[in-house]
Amino acid sequence: MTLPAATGFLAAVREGEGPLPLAPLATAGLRDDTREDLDGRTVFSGLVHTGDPDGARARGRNASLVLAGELYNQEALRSLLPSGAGPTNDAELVLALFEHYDLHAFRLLNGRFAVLVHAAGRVLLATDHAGSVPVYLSVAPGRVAAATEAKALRGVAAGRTLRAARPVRRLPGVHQVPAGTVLEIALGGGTCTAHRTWAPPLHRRILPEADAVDAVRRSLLRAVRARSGPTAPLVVLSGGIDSSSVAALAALEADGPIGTVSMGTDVADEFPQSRVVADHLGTVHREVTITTAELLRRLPHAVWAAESLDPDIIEYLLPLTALYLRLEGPGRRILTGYGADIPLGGMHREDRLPALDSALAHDMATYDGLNEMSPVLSGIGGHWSTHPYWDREVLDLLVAVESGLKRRYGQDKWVLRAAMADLLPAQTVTRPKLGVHEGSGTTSSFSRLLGDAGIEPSRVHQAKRLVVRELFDEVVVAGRHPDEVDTAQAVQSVTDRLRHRVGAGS
Ligand code: AMP
Ligand code: PCX
Ligand code: MG
Repeated sequence: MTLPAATGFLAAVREGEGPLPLAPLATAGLRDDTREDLDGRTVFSGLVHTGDPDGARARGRNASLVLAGELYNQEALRSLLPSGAGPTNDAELVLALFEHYDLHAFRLLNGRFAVLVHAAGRVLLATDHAGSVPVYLSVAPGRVAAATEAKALRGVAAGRTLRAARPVRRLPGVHQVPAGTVLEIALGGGTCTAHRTWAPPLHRRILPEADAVDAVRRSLLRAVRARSGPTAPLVVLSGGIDSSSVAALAALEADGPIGTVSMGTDVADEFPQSRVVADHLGTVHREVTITTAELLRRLPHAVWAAESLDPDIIEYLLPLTALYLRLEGPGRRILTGYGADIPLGGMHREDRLPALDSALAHDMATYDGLNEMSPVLSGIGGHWSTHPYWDREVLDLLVAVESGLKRRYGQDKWVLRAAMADLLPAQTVTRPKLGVHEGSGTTSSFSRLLGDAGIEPSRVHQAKRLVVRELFDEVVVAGRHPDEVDTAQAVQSVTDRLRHRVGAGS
């Protein structure tokens, strides 16, 4: 399958009969809804699918399951089951493992997924180690509603407050499942317990240079292979070492040429650097220019898709959102270099190792809930994105490698650069690169917009936070379509509020 069977779901389980009012998802695709009555319980599941909804559902003796996303260690997982007629898709595989290991099955999975299991009045809701497919729920005694986007739960009557999950701004009773967690809910009483299934390593591994380089190369190659699908994937390519490495490994694996695409704005681009890599790898390459005006128009779409309140994250995601919306159909499988800088300390461009390790520890303790890896970003354009650097095994390795192998010989991300030296042009391997928001000039355009509206430089970050919050309230809480939300109006209202505060002397 080029794309996962399902890229999103909304589901509800309730005792007896009654309405299960779920609002639509932003994720684009075909919809398949089923409603069943099982032992006096109503079970509803709606999938956003890519042609084979049965590939995302599984039914067992005592349990049923829906899965959005995909697994990357199927072979290892299959080896745990009796041989013979085994599961044929990821949903069946998870259900078979659930029947053997119960909720501990989720500790075994390396994937990009959200899963809901219903087993006789017991509901389990899980996301992968990174929480890379966000999943939300609302619980009341006798009823559980869940969805891969918070906005789908906005019409559900207020559920109870859960301690096991994170509340969502202004959606009473709606919570997000933490990364690397399975929630266990007793339908009758509405009690909810969290079980952690993964945590980032805290220790650091000491490895000889050659072993570290070899381990990184193998691990990343496996992650790219597992994500590539049967047809040549598309890599969003900035020309930096992170995405260029993904492109190089995907090209190595593919039968024909892979696709690459680079975006730039009217202010800045990295087209020449990307072109060097595309030529070297012989990819089918495309350059997409997005004007500053278009980028700013896409701000509500980035918030709508990511459902994130973090202004820095929204800024990183804005150019990618705009790019994904420019890729015409059919749905593509997209590989990114996103997230490499977190475990590799790539934002650190100075030699002090303690600062690198502190930044890394901080980032690994705070990524949960930012939704920066959400598949909805490309899902609103009907595509499926996936991030090899946040493969569970790659991440376990990269986080744990001691920081002297990351910052080495005056270079950042040394271990990755060394691992890729034979597959990329020398200039790509040694090039220090800026983040996506810097390279494409997005930071400056968002900042300039606020500056032009009269915000003082010292207040720009605060203003960005307020603009993002305002947009969140429109497109998530109020459920408005982002095409109908005006960025300029949100900026104006924030500007007025900040002026008022200054005027009031606060
Ligand atoms: P960065 O932090 O710049 O590596 O951005 C994260 C990821 O987004 C990159 O690894 C690329 O996959 C993608 N990306 C960033 N900038 C661009 C760009 N200008 N064009 C296409 N993809 C990009
Ligand atoms: N990135 C980073 C992600 C940085 C922000 N996330 C975090 N600290 N949780 C990357 O790709 O690794 C940029 C632009 O830099 C996106
Ligand atoms: Mg990067």
